[in-house]
Amino acid sequence: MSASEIHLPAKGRFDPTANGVPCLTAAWSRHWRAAPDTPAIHDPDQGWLTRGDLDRETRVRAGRLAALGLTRGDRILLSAESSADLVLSYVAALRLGLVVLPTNTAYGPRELSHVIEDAGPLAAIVDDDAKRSAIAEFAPSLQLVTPPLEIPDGSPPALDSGPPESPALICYTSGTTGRPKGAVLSHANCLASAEGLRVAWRWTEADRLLLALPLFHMHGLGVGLHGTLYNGGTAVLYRGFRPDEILADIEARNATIFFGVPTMYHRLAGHPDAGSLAKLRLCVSGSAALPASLHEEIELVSGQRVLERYGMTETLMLVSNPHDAERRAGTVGFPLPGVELRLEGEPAEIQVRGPNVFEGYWQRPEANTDAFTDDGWFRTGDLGAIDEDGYVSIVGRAKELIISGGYNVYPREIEDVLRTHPDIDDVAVVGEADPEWGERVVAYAVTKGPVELDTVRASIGDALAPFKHPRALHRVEALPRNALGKVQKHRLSKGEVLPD
Ligand code: MCA
Ligand code: AMP
Repeated sequence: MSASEIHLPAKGRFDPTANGVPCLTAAWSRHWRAAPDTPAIHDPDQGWLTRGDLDRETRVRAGRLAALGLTRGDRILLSAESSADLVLSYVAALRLGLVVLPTNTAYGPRELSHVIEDAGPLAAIVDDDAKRSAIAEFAPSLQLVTPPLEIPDGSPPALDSGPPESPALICYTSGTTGRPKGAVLSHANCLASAEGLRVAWRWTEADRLLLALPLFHMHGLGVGLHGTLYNGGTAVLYRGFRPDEILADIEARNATIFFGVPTMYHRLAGHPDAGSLAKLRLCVSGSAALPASLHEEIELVSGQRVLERYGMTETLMLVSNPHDAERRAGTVGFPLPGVELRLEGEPAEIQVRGPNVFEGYWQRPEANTDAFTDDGWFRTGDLGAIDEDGYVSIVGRAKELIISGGYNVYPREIEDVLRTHPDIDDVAVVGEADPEWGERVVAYAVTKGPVELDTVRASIGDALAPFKHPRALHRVEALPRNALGKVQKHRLSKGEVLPD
């Protein structure tokens, strides 16, 4: 099959850092100074922070971080639920030029210790007392602080100074093989994505986002929070997602936008007040496929036509349905401004490049060689198709990945942990379709005798975050393998399972 390429817009014409903005916080702080009394971020307990609060308080906190001995380029780990304090400390770290490592709050010591050993942070902001104690045991030299940063003040050096290519974030993403890798996102990558979304979604300072996504993945952080700060808009933060609260707040808080994963839309669509979605200017879905049936259901109950988009941690946002033209169910739309996309090979893999695409994984040259083609395109590992009108669809995955409720789960990591169970001789983990979660984690195991799901889950303990635990466990006589010994996972769900 020949490669098809879309160039939108023409190469080299899109450079959000060309107008002299050296880094994210320089772009954000322009709004703070323009209108310091304007609300910016709403915290469920503390109420509104203004733009002026953001400016002042992040300067003070940058001084405190500097007083800890942290300087430009040092890494700092984050593990915390959404709050104004988390936002302030995150922004302060970026203002100082620190590189932030956001981590899922569900991660246990095994998952966190890998990130800490790999990226070598000097400090960690952690909101959970038990987690701080656990980290102190395996990383005694790490400086542990809480999100309010209640530590002595210091004087910050120059803030917001860039350069654009300096790293802002290292986001750990697992992979089909081996240890999770840190995707290094520069300030320029994040600025490019924010600018592309500003244009594509007509995002302005009049917009108010209901932000119930966690702030440790790029959907909530890199799209939701960065976009709000970049455009000078407002965001209402939530600790966790409750459909009741979101639907009531659409009117109560004069919201204009909502971003969610398909599991959230599934729950919203089933709520008696789902019609309130109609009052929003824009509802965006991403992180996993939005089934066409759910897309239609939401329109039926609310009149709202959800805009589906596609992105990745390594690239931020790539492709989006149009704001002002047909939002086609089952597709992810067109490449965003600045993004070039091509389909390559058979089956056709989506490959991309653009100012939003990361430079590579943290200290993993061999992974970088695999991640990019010889001519510099990033291999997404997603299989795609483009219809006659140019709409891109995700039709499958070349990578072994389960997406459950918008969280990525890598079967290999779960299999490695399950194999340590004394009664499990062999195991394969697959994703099976689920109406609420999109996919759910299911294990097929060759065991020494009857084995209960609950005891297996209990034995996993905190070796895996709970969302990675299998939801079902089937015993099989043997795993189906091909001539090379590779497990044929597509045959498992249809195969013979032993009675419980
Ligand atoms: C929670 N649980 C899950 C998940 N979430 N199980 C499987 N998959 C999940 N996604 C489990 C918990 O471990 C717990 O299990 C039980 O459900 C209840 O936990 P709770 O926290 O109350 O769950 P919830 O509130 O129902 O959470 C569902 C959720 C959440 C709101 C959909 O999963 C969520 O916020 N997902 C969004 C993730 C996200 O932001 N992804 C973006 C990454 P037990 O009872 O056994 O303890 S992708 C990305 O960033 C790229 C760039 C992109 O394109 O967007
Ligand atoms: P992550 O590594 O967490 O950033 O997840 C990125 C992956 O999520 C992509 O490679 C896709 O497989 C998947 N993804 C994101 N958005 C969509 C979407 N709208 N439809 C299908 N898959 C998606």
